[in-house]
Amino acid sequence: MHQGGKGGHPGVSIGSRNLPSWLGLAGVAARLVVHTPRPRNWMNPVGGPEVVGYTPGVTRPGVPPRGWFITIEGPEGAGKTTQVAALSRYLADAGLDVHITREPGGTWLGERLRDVLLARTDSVAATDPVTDALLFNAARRQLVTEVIRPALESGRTILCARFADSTLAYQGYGAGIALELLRTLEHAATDGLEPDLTILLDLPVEDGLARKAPGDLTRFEAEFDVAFHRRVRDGFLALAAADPGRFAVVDASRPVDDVALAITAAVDRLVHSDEPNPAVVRTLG
Ligand code: ATM
Repeated sequence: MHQGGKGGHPGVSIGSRNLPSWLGLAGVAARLVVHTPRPRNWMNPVGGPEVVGYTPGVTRPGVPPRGWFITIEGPEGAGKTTQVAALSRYLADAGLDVHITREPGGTWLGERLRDVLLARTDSVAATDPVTDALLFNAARRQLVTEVIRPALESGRTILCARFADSTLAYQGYGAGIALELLRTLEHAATDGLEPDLTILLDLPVEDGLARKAPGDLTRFEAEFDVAFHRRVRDGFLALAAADPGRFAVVDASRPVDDVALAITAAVDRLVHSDEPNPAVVRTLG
């Protein structure tokens, strides 16, 4: 997971070393352990070289393994729910322990805030976009502290439908709030936690809105115009262009199975990269 910017995985990145060099060191350590004569004791009564059931370690002692943090972004109607479910099955088949969650939501408080945030206001005053940003980040803070961090630290992989990029796209590019303010709020909510990979499901605004049943429209589809949603789409694409190492942009107007294949290809690139993450070891081993 990225933490406070780009770089290696904090759980297993030791100095500037990558996984292969640590495996090399682990091999040296293994030989030292096996061939060093040990004093006689009750565990090794004859002395001499001791054969220990040694499994080369790839993590620094005391540092727990961490799971992958993958987010799926995109407009309403892009198929996030379907694709999150398909990707979860794919990762589970690869042996990963996957937890699915969403924003806003994923906790008791977050789901209550979701109800409030998505409810149509109809006759009452429109919600101020900074108020929106504060509430989305309040839900985010609770999700990060209650669910995401503990899960990652216990080695689980998190699949999250929407995360902080949605606030930049909707409240920033869409509603015009300064990105600098939004990034400050984001940092307060996440303490610098960033996804390892963000899948952006991209499709024309009209196509996404047309996929929604009229009775199923949230405040964001019902009360924001097409121009707003075009700015949101352009915003997502700008965020992706600025951070190509984290984002994979997938054409969500293609058939569902093709979209799923494109997503698994992006995830394969992540888990087969040489970034020193224990999930690599689990997936390849
Ligand atoms: P979903 O229905 O995709 O979960 O999204 C809920 C809405 O919340 C979505 N609306 N549309 N269209 C986008 C909006 N949203 C924000 O405006 N800012 C945020 O930070 C998040 C997480 C969601």
